[in-house]
Amino acid sequence: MQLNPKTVIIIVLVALSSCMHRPENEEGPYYKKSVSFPPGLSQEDKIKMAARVVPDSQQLEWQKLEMTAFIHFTVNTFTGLEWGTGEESPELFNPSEFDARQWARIISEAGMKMIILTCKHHDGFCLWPTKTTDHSVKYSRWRSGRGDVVKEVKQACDEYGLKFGIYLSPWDRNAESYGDSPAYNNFFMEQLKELLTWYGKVDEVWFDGANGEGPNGKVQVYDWESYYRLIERYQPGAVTAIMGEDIRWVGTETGYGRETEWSVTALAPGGGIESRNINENLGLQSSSPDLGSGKIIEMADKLFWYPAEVDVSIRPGWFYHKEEDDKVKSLEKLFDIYINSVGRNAVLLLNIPPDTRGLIHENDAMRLKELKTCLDMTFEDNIAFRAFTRHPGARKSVDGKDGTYTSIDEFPAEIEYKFPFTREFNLFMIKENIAKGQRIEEFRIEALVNEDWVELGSSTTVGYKKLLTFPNTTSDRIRLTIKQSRDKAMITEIGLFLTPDSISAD
Ligand code: FUL
Repeated sequence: MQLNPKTVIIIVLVALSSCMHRPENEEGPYYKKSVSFPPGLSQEDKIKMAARVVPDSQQLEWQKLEMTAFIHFTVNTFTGLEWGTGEESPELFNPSEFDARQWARIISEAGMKMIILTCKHHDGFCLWPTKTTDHSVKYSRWRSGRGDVVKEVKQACDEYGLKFGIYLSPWDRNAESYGDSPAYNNFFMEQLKELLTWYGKVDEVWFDGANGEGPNGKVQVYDWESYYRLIERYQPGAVTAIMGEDIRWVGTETGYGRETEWSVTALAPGGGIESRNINENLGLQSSSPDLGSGKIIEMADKLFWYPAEVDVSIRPGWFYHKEEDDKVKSLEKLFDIYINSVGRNAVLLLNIPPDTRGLIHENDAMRLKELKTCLDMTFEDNIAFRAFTRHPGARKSVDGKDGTYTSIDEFPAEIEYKFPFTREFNLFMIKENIAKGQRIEEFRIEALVNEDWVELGSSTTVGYKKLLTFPNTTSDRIRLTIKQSRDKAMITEIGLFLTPDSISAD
């Protein structure tokens, strides 16, 4: 085929514009998911580029889920172990009243947007009738071996409008081939393919990094790249987490994210060799206290949009244990976890382990209901909504719409907001337009009390959402100062709230 010069120019322009993604009405360039620094770049230019690394559409949608649910359920539920040995008989798995619809109903009523199910934990027992091993529900007494937990959970998720994620443990204590790297990789890929192709849409794939083999244990070299390509092929809309390429483990299982939580990190995603080399050279791992400050960026050659997920269990254990029925986390604790995960630029992945009946226990269900009521009561009344402000464009930060934003390009910048009435509040929210990057480095919030500006709180990064709590304060005027930002700051929304009496926010 002969191409005329005009066609060639158009093709080149289209190709160039797909390399550099330019959101409307903003000067580019933006760097989707990652950026490599040209050699010799100044620190100032590196920071400017860091400010323009943006999430891809799946990562952006994922961030908006805010609260998601983990379900740990397997033979451990019946043995009382946290890490099964792999030698359990499949016969042990026999929930007496299994009801995935009850899980989905409770979870969706709690305001969570996704269920991630442990389809296979470290013990190797598969919750679906896999063709790859006899170590599965097919050889259990449950429903005479004709049941499929994965299928029923996916159907329940669809019914209740929840997204659906799969946890598949790479570490497998049952598989004979584990440690024979090529053979186990084939086996694992087969399992993954079944999960990706048998049940419809999968929204998140969670690869656990845990491995308890120890120095004298089996050594398995995982073929991460092939796993990722398989997911791209069969579920291109899914995000991959932890040992995946899109979502980062926050680094603890306490439920608390970092105060300074950059979604743009020098920590390289995934388990591949290139990422391992980068991270080793920089001395970084998921649990490092700092993954994206200027100091870290100075050492880095490449940055990634790699946002944090905070996983924590509603009980002490990840699996159900009867003796923990009265150890379900308190409402105060769960609220605090919410503030310090969702309110620290992360997605909360809260584990709710079903019991031996195959039901979410009444105590957990009650606590989730209380949490939902408490969050609704807190956030239904934004005192700052439609507040008066003289700052040009700042009304967009109080218009109740996430699609609009206030741009600020000189720092420090002060914005005052005045409310028609004097009100009491103890919680401040600020959100950044992360579709165009994460930029704010430092801010402060004050209220005018008895003619004096009183500091309510101050913090570093914002990102998708930052929440700050402080003692109850009564005022009709607040002042937000954006002290420093990597580039133009784009504030989508601010909010001011009062937590219910049942919660002491401080
Ligand atoms: C860890 C695992 O070892 C735990 O059992 C649990 O699944 C947790 C979410 O991840 O790495």
